Amino acid sequence: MGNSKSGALSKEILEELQLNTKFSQEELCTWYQSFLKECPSGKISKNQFESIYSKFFPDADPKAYAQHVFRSFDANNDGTLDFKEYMIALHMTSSGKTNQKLEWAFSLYDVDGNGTISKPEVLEIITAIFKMITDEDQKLLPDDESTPDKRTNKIWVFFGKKDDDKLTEGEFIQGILNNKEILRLIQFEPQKVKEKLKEKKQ
Ligand SMILES: [Ca+2]
Ligand SMILES: [Ca+2]
Repeated sequence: MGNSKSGALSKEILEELQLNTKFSQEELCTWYQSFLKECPSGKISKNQFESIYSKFFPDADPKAYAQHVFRSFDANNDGTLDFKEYMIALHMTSSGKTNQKLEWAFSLYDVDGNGTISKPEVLEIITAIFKMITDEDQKLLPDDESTPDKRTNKIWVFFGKKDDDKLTEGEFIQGILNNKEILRLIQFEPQKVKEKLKEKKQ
């Protein structure tokens, strides 16, 4: 509110970001300059965030997923992403440590933020993920994960939960560490995209 923009990062934010991400001070400053160019206000709105996603997924409808991702990164809940939140997001989705990523995944799936995940919350995120999978790719999915309902059921059974049960963060993280299949099912599959790119190169 009304604080002057010096165009430089504060020392505290730099130190915190260096601690929480693998980016060097130099990298962070470069990122910050381009961030300010894109967002002179220093903050990304939900709409801007959605349009970034739309550019990456021109053939799909990533809006719902983008909104959930936005919520999970808006740490102070003010409806915008500042540079710090944005960099944590970038780090988390690219090179973050497994545990950090799983903590983030938990907050993504805990849609109402009450500290546990319910089955309808899983269904909501899986439905959003499905909107990013092209119709063609959906046809290639195994029968027991070919719809949001089926995939949600499969995940929920893997966690050993009944319909009305809830998942705590500990159970969520441990469940995924114990069963790689869950990890595959809860995420949009960027590895599939990577595999495709690899195939093209070879
Ligand atoms: Ca925020
Ligand atoms: Ca919840």
